[in-house]
Amino acid sequence: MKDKDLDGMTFEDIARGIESMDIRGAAFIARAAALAIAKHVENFQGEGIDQFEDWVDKGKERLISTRPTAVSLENALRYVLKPGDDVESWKTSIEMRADEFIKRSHEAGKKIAEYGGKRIKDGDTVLTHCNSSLALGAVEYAFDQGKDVKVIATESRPKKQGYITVRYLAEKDIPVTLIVDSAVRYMIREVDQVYTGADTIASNGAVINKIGTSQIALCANEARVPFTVCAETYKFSQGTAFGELVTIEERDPSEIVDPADVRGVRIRNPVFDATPADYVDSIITEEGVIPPSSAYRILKEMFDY
Ligand code: RUB
Repeated sequence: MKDKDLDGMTFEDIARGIESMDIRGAAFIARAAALAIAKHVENFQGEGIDQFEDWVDKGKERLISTRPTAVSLENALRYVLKPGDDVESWKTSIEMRADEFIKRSHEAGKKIAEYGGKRIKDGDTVLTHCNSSLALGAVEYAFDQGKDVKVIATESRPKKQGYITVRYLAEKDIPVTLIVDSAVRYMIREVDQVYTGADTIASNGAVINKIGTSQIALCANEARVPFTVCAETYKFSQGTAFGELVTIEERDPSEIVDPADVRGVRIRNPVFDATPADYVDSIITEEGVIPPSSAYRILKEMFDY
């Protein structure tokens, strides 16, 4: 699904789409949430600022409940929902700020593609995990600059977002090899750089991304292969600066296996993990390339505390 597919959808269609993962990837989720909340306020039928505030809160809570790990969604809503003085001006502000957020998200993506793409060298093989629009943007930028770039993409069990990645790259004629997640340590000898996305970046520089990312970072560290994360500043989590821990989403076990096939067995399906800052060489943001130790500075500038 793409941004333009959201236009005809209602608020609840978008919320369900995020829940079911038809709408997925932290950047897309954030833009979808911004658009959804603007649609939600259009449907307000009550009276007065108090009722409007309740209506806004209801919409916000519904969206936040859809996927608990990606702070991009929460930060998008924080940006869009800057409080207003009366219903009409607040409504207008929400609609304008939603448009603005979506535009800024696309612009940030373009900058990250450029900064990330410049750091990919001619002849590089880049390993990526899951399906990050930003990591792929960087690869595409390098390829479009005429560089000989190859990609190794993990399958990314259980939802196999790696298939979205390989199909996308193959369509662009970017040479790509698909591997199972457990082949990373074997294949790392053929890899020059690892590029991934992020769902959340904590104030200590830890990167929360698709389950398996931290194992890849360990392999990259052991093989001295640089590990780069592509993420807009709205993926940095303010809450973590004040002691909050990132909630790791656990999804339905049936995504892994039919429970009837393994009776009597507990199945767990955590879908994200945290890669400590020590294993991350650079984070590429729209503000520039930063070390993970600068996460707190980014948060301080963003939230002005
Ligand atoms: C997607 C995932 C992606 C990040 C970044 O997980 O982990 O790497 O969301 O994506 P899921 P982007 O499929 O569970 O949403 O760079 O597109 O924001």
